[in-house]
Amino acid sequence: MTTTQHLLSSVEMARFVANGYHRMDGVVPAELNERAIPEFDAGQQPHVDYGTPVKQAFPEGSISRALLEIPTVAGALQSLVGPDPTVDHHHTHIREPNEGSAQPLHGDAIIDTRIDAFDVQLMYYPQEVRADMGGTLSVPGSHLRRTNESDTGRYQNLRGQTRLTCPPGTVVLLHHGIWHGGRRNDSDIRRYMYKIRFNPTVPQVRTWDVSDLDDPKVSAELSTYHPWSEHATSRLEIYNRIRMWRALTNNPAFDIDYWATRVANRPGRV
Ligand SMILES: O=C(O)CCC(=O)C(=O)O
Repeated sequence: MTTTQHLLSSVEMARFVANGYHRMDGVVPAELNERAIPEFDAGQQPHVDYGTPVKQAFPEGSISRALLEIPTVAGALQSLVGPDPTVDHHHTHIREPNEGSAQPLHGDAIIDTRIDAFDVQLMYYPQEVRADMGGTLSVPGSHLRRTNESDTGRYQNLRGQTRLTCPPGTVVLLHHGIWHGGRRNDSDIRRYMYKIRFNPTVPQVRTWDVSDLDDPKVSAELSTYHPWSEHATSRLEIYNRIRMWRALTNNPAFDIDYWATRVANRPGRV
């Protein structure tokens, strides 16, 4: 990471905690997008062992290094995962033209119960992705609903799901738990998405620009209701976000409507 500029604000972090993603449209310069497509056509990027530091994984001059040195990308990544994450793995996902099928909805992990740490997945789209090109489907707010890999594959469509369309050079950073899947490509154009998964190497505590931590919009973002779950069930998501926000801010007293305080109340116990 080359910069501590362009950090996310607390309101943006709270939005990430509620939605499970942070999207940056068209942030990658055209020259890099133009270089990326033939490289992705030529095959996978060089293998990286699990847990390799970024600078060791991606040499100077590589597409991956250039991508991670874009100040807005570096700042957002640092805000979410902290400085000096390691690379878990990376892969170029291609949806072939008129391929006839979609990828089932899934999360990229076995059941992962961490609330005080998370991995970040970067998805980079070097070309414009139009509605018929198999843009990645994801379900905002699904990341804290713990599932086992493709156990969600039988769900065909969920209210509130989004199917990505974007300008060239778009980067999306996602919580590892978000439900997602590549859609069917009905166009005549290959669709590319390059993904890098990052593991934190430091506590993910106040790693962003915290100057607006007390902004009431933080609680408003954390209280977002998503349409895929009924009202009562959505409270579970908000409760889990409170737990995550407490960990991210190192503030065990943070709460919304007294929910977590009430649940934690054990009078007389040390
Ligand atoms: O191709 C896509 O849009 C999504 C693929 C993906 O993220 C996966 O296979 O885990």
